[in-house]
Amino acid sequence: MSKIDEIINGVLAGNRRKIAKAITIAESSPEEAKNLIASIYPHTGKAQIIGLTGPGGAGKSTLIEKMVREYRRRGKTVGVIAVDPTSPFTGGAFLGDRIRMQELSTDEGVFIRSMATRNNPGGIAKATKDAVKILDAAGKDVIIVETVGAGQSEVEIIKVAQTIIVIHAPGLGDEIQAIKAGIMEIADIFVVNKADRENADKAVMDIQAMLQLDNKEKPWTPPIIKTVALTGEGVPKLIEKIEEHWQFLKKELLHKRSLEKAEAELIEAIKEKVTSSIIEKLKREKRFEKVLQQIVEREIDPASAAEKLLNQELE
Ligand SMILES: Nc1nc2c(ncn2[C@@H]2O[C@H](COP(=O)(O)OP(=O)(O)O)[C@@H](O)[C@H]2O)c(=O)[nH]1
Ligand SMILES: [Mg+2]
Repeated sequence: MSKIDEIINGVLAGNRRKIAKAITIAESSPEEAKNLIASIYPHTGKAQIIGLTGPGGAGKSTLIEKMVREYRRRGKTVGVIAVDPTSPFTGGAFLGDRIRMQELSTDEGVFIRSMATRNNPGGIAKATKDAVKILDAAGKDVIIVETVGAGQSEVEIIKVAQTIIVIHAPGLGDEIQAIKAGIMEIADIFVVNKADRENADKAVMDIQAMLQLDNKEKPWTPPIIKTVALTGEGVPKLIEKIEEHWQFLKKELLHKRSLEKAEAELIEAIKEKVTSSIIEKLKREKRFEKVLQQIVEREIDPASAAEKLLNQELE
């Protein structure tokens, strides 16, 4: 078996070392990554993908650690991709409690990876999307992507997610301004973290005020959840909201499909109705038979005859 086939088989079997190798390929060699993704693609599309974005220091990595634990309690396997060079999962705040982290890193149902933002010829957005597909093919039930909500490429990355969480915390300076730029409108759920601090309620009210400015009719209103990522407070409620949004998406999709089906059926019914009523009319006015005769006599071909008759109809 070739090296790449070994990696593909390993990924599909959920082997951690092969998953890690596959992600490294996605980060460093676009050509090889293309073939890898083509091979695993049929096995993707099953995972629930969650994006978490917001300013640095809001508590994204800390919150993700608690979310992972909550999903594990619920029997789900989890993959985490962090695209946050300012606070990587290796050595950053996420490792604040090394012992508890170690527990997660030996759990076969969890895969955590920080993306290398350097040495990345294909672009970080592309590599991240590939990494998500790799974890999806590897059978992870839930995939969480962490990005620092700032530039265009972060917004681009986070759009791979089905549910986008915009996180915010009091005491980050002109914080609302930071989340206003571009990511506000893509949020499905807002989190105000560090609810143990004063001003958390003010942050909630600021977001509420912003949501009210946008008075477009929407099928889903983004809820605002308060959390304390340090203790895990509010995390079960957040997971519930994510589930709710997931169910909403499914319903929307079902609704969209029924609309498409209804459209096809309506068009079919109209075609039938229009055709038979025109033909009846032509027959009643004896024009049908007249043209029929002309076709038999080779005076006109059927297509031109139909065109002529319909043009007369439309005049
Ligand atoms: N007081 C308080 N501090 C928190 C909370 N969540 C995270 N932090 C702290 O905020 C800092 C940034 O957290 P981190 O998860 O690295 O934020 P990220 O940059 O958004 O990933 C760390 O020092 C955390 O310990 C919280 O709920 N309350
Ligand atoms: Mg972080």
